[in-house]
Amino acid sequence: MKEKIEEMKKNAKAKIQDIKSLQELQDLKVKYLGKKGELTLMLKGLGSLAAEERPKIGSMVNDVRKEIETLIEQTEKTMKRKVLEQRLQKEKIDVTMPSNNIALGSVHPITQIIEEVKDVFLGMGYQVVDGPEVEKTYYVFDQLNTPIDHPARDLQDTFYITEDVILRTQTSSVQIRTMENQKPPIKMICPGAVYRSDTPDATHSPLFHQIEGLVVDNNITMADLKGTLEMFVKNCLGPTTKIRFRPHHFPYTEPSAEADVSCFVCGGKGCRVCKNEGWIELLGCGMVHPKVLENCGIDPKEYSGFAFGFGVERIAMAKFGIDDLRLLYENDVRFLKQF
Ligand code: 2NM
Repeated sequence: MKEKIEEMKKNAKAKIQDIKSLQELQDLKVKYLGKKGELTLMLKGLGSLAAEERPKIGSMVNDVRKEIETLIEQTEKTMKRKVLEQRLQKEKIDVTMPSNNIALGSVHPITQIIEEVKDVFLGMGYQVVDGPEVEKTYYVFDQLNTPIDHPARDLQDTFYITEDVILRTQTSSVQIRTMENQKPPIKMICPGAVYRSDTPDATHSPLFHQIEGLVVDNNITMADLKGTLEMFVKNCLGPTTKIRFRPHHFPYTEPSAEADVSCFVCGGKGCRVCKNEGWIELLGCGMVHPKVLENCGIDPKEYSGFAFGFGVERIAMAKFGIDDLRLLYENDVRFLKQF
């Protein structure tokens, strides 16, 4: 019996030392230590031995069992470390290698200005509305109190699709739609593309962008208009920006004005951007003409409103120091990335 145990121990040790994989080790574990393993069967077989032999052989089998158990455990540890090391070796990456250059785009300067202006007006409780770019002359001209012989309607200036359908020349059509569909109080801005039949040059483009705003409520006055626009230019162009108003004429506002801001590049001293004027022409505005309110079903005796509008490209060019409008539409990433 003794020799049989010794023999098995020797055998087991040799086999364990010889394994090539964790699976082989697992198989050996079952073969020797498992429920039907050789050592387990040996312990079970102790009953058939003479009584005085039992304790001696029993403890011997137990010692061998422990020895094999330890050996398997240690071998498993070594084996696992070896497998891990092989894996780490295989999956090694060189973190100093140059990365794949993923070409990221950038936010277009026009979009940047629009987003900034939206933020300021959303902060003052305005809604941002949009509407169709292909629009009925009814919304762009008739409802805006623009006479049938007004030069804005001219074929020279406006892209006509049919006699009464055009590409919108201003976003005011969205203000009209909003007034027709919502009751005051109304506080809204509408950013978007507009179209004029211009030959492209450094300062003209047949497509450009506008932001127009409208407020209608009880007791809205010119003071609300001035305060709002002052707040807007200080927020968008810098806290020291000044604004001044000059009388003007639009068919859809009365009174009407144009507003200039102190040059936000030189601060008013005079520079290339403001052409040494110290001021930059920024926007048109006025109190909504009573006829326009009435056209939209709003009683001008109960309500009044102000409106304003400006070109986005103009602001982008001044703010970013861009001297040719066409650069904004060529979409050369090397140009756009600078802003
Ligand atoms: C401007 C200048 C002045 C304007 C007026 C309206 C409406 F629909 F409420 F009457 N929307 N936008 C307006 C007034 C636009 O852009 C230079």
